[in-house]
Amino acid sequence: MFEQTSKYVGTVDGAMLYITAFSVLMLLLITVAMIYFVIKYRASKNPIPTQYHGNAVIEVIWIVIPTIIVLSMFYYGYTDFSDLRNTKQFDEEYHVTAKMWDWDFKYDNGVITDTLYVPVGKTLKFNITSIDVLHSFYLPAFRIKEDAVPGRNGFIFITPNKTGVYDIACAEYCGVNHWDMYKKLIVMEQDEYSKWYNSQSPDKN
Ligand SMILES: [Cu+2]
Repeated sequence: MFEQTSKYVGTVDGAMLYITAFSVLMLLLITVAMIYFVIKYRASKNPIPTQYHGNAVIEVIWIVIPTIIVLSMFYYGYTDFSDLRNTKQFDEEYHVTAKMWDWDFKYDNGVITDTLYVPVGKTLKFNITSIDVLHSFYLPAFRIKEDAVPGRNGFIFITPNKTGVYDIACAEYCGVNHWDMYKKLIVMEQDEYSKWYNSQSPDKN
């Protein structure tokens, strides 16, 4: 449905659609039931309110069915998240540091940039932290975000399968210039990336 920028985009969108579809279905069922009862028990037809007392069968049904639905939503979201979270192998690693109101991207060779350059088709690990307040490293096209917390290291993995320029945003309100924490993630062909990477040196920055 949307652009498949990485393996997990389809599942995240699927889980979102699944939850939304159930929510819409519930909204319709509840609204229809409500209108039906409003008409059925209106004052002109039912001047003395009808009293109902417990019904074990109905109560069991409305506990068991929603529980199954909610657990299926949890399962759908959890399986791939856990897979993603427990990635052990990765090809490249980057250190992402948030600060009011900017991002620093540090590479293995010590170079720091404010646009993030990465190769396509590789599993990338981003180590995420903050030097001041709470921020959140957000890659909308990859359907992933992770809080940037001072004194703590968070991480995410992505495996981009398409070259291109993608947004990086801060998804945690962090002060007056929060809106200004947009940067770019540039996914390049491997040889192009290597050429760029080898042309950089820490003292140039
Ligand atoms: Cu921020």
